[in-house]
Amino acid sequence: MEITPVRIKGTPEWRALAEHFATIRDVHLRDLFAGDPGRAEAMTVEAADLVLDYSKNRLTTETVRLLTAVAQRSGLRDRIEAMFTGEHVNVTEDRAVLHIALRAEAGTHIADRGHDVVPDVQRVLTKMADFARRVRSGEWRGFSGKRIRSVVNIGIGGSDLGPAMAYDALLPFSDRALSVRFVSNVDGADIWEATSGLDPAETLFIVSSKTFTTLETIGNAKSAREWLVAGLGHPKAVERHFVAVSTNASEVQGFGIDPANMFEFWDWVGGRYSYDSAIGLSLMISIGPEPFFDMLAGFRAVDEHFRSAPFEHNLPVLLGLIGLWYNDFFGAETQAVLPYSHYLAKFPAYLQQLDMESNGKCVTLDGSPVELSTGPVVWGTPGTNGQHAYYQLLHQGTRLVPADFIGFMHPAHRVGDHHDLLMANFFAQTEALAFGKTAEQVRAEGVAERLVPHRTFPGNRPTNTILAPELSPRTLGELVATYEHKVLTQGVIWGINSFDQWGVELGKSLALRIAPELSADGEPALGHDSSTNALIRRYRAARRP
Ligand code: G6Q
Repeated sequence: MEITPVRIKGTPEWRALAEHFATIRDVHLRDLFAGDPGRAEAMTVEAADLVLDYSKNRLTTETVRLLTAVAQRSGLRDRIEAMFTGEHVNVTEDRAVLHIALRAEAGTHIADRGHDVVPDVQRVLTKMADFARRVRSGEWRGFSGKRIRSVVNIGIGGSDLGPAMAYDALLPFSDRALSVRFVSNVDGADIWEATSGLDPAETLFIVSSKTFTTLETIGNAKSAREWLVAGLGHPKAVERHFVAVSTNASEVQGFGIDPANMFEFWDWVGGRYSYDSAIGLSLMISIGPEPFFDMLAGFRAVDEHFRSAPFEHNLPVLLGLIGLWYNDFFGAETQAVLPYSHYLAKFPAYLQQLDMESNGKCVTLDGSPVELSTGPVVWGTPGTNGQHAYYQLLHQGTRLVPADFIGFMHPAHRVGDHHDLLMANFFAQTEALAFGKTAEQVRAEGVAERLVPHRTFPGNRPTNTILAPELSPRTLGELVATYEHKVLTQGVIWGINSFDQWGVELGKSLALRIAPELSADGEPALGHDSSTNALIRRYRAARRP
């Protein structure tokens, strides 16, 4: 597919936005709220079960109108359709981008190169559900006849972060008789710790790798296989204790995994968009097939909203446009994501990959340099812990840090008044960030004059508030789909390909060159720069055989 990106900076829509920015940049949120009692109501949108209040942002309804005009001009509407209908919008890899097909209703027709992919998705989901039920019920037994108590997912990047995040997020829905662990790092400490204390007779390994050639994953899978065979005393044990999730059947078979125990996915699913594919097998075993399907329904609800809602009421589009407003006009370099749920501890790390790997690009679709700043640095940790650490910088630092606050009406567990306290902090923080505290207010509290500047809060720090009824499989799916589509929105306006990852591919090949140099006998000729050569020599000298 030929996509000619719109050079958005040169368009009248962008220029109108830039002119408008000059009138907004110094306006305080205090004044925006004081001047419009209906502001919060006007700036709240809903999508499926999610509510977004974006009123605590440095913008007006006119800003939103101009931002949506930019989105229209960028061709976003057509690109959304192109993605949903299987066009090869990932132009540098000539691939369709069809994560939306992973959660499409059975019977929907979505074709890649004329082939309807939905029946394939449904077939694999059925196979996953059947396997998950057998493991959960104890029908699937290990080599020595014991039932499975521990599942270890071996994968990295997109084959790890999603299921690991979702397993934690949905722990209250999991079967606690089964524990799930995740191994990703090639650092031997990871597989060491993940297997420590486990009984090989009760352990199932899921090797998750789209390519089945990733150095870290294959290294960890081989070590896991040695551990298992040593523990059970027979190589045949591998068949009962290893399954694979991959697109590469021949490598899977070569590893010794029965192809009947391979769960397939396809090249039109990007790694970071894949945890609702078979990559989520560990999650499905943990929570069961029905909750997993509820999660898919949540994804689907937001997919439908994204595809059909007008941009000014479109939750993922608005999140994307607001982020772009700070990124490209206010010069913000980062985006904080602050979930007020202990179970979402890994959500920021998951979004970090989704966003930074997708939109960390410096050339447009046609290969020319981008004219605008692209993806921000995404980071965060759950509230309230962050409040006792880095929120100081958010309140009084010199940088502008736009933040998404994510909260839930109902807790997973009723423990005293904890949830009200948690949510009191949640509401108080966005209020304080927006409105701050003036020197007059500080003086009125009787604070000594020399301390007044230190205890003054400038405010005008922008936040989005995202609320959901509770953290459930369904709302998790809705949240993830929201951010997936936010990333696409921004990528289209910046004119970049959000679906390739040449920077990651580079990392995969670089280490392959150096690894043999570290263990080679004698004095291997090193052809790197003087720093790298010296570091390798130092390491070799200290290395124990
Ligand atoms: C995701 C990236 C990357 C990938 C890992 C693992 O979008 O491409 O994080 O998921 O490198 O790759 P495999 O699944 O092929 O092992």
